[in-house]
Amino acid sequence: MQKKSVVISGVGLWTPPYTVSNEELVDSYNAWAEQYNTKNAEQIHNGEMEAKPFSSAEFIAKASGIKNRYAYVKEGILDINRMRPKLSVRKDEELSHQAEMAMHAAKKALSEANKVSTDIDMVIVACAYTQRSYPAIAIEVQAALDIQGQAFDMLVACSAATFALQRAYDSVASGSCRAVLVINPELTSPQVNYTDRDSHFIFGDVATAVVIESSETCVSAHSYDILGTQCVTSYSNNIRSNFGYTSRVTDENPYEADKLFHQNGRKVFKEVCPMAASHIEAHLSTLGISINQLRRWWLHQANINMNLLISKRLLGRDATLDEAPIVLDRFANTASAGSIIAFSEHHKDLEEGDLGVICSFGAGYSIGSIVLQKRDVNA
Ligand code: CO8
Repeated sequence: MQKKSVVISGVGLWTPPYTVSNEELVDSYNAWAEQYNTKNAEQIHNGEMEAKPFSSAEFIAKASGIKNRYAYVKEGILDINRMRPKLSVRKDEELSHQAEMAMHAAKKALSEANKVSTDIDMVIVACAYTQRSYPAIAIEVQAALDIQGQAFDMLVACSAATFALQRAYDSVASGSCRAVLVINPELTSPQVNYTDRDSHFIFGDVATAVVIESSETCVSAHSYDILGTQCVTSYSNNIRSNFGYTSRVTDENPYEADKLFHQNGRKVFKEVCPMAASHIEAHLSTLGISINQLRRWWLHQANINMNLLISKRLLGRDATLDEAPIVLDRFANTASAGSIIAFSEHHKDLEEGDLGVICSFGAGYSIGSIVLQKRDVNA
């Protein structure tokens, strides 16, 4: 059977209504740390407890490039007596929070691709966390959008989007689906430890979505041939959360730091950058494409210095912002949605034949890349 040629024909980005700046976050964390240190002054003085160090907005911007992040719910995040967002409980009959985020982005992607629900055969909700295990968020979204066929959730941390795009590509190429909707509702804030100076600034909430279909059915004004997909994993404990469905029965405290996102950021930086650079290089070489032929790099958005290092390693010089756009200054790390936000905001200026790569890297470790070529608008 001949493989179909597969394209990305639409992308959608939904930004939550609230923003939290570095300054707001640091003011709140520092007030919390001061309260903690005062409350535990005696134990800290006796060496039984460690004082909480203070955070700094300048450090955050310099070490990561992050200046701001979006929040699905802001209430509670900056409250020093809470330090976590206050999400409302919705009834079983109501649309869940994550499905709502997913719907916003999905509708935009469908509209950009000029597609309607009946054109789609598969929905993948791919992200770092889902708010429950079953029924799948993807099936809830599928029902809300009145899409037939199948839907499932897929968790691959920061690489969930690229891994899902590979699955979508395979499904369309083999002919088992006409079109696939991949959605990344990244509701990260519930898992952020806002009392940890090393990580309180890292994440933001957002939702992205992508439509993948056969080139034969594509009627989009901006579409991209998928030239290749490559995904790889390599086990590491350097980025971890121990929260899970067994947390209730292990009788551990669900608020403990190890139940939230935690990492050895320096090690991650050192280990993941060379892995991502080699991955992109190897993938391009299997397609007979040289690094210098890439017009755009839509890289994972965790840290600006990581992106600069990866592109410098491959290009032998710093990539320009036009070549490798940065969105993390406004969005922070949005897990798997980061490279898709970059693609969403920076693709319409490409010309027919231009080449680009979407690349994710993060927890697992997991790395995924999708090589694209802009199609002729009239094709
Ligand atoms: N303010 C002031 N000082 C600080 C702060 C702060 N907020 N934070 C740390 N410091 C201090 C440190 O304590 C340290 O002090 P000392 O030298 O006295 O020990 C000093 O500053 C330097 O600290 P680091 O060496 O840690 O600083 P780095 O330059 O390495 O920067 C970063 C820290 C920004 C975390 C950086 O290491 C980094 O970005 N690494 C890459 C991490 C990464 O990409 N991780 C991927 C995670 S995302 C992912 O995989 C998805 C997971 C699933 C989603 C989760 C959703 C919640």
